[in-house]
Amino acid sequence: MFTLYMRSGSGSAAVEAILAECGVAIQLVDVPRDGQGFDNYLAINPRGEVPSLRLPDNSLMTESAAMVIYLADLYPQVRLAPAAGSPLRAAYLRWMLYFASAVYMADLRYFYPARHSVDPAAEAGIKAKAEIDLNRDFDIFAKALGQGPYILGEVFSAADIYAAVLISWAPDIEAVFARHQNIKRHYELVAARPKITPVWKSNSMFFHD
Ligand SMILES: N[C@@H](CCC(=O)N[C@@H](CS)C(=O)NCC(=O)O)C(=O)O
Repeated sequence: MFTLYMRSGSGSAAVEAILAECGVAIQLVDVPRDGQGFDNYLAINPRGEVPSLRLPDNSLMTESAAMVIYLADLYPQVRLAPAAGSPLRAAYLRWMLYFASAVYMADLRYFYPARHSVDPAAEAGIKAKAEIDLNRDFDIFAKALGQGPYILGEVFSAADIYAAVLISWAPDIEAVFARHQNIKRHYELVAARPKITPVWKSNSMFFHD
């Protein structure tokens, strides 16, 4: 059994959605912000972040993108990841890491500016720059997505799920959708998947019925 240490609406939603697509049962453990009140959460995740994933062999993983890549490879029959060596593998990894390193980090700077400087006076500037960076990163993504409908063209993958979770945190998601109709279509395709909609709803993520 997998145990997912999570918080509603956080990066754990991507891992939850992948496991839902794979039809794998998981135990969810809600972790309070900063792990406060949790009995030594730092022993599970030394950075005190969610998600963390306990694997059936009792070992632990941190880093949401690594979990998504690992799980998609673990259940190849679900076809959430192009196999190593296949022509789409490079683009798949590129976009997984793009969302993990560029978009996720800009989101964290936007939502937690105080954590990114020792100078409280810097917070407003950090937040403003994070929003500029996010808009640039969505522009880059929209251009690459084109008519899609998925990141890999006609082929749906775990990268689409991961991207949609990160897009859901956009400071103004309606503005992103207004600027990029293809991102809106992509997001809605992911959120409307029968196995993913319940995850979106239980995580209170942006969703049009
Ligand atoms: N690189 C990490 C980042 C994880 C992360 O920053 N998670 C946020 C929530 S989305 C968090 O736990 N922040 C600390 C907190 O909110 O207490 C990953 O991808 O798993």
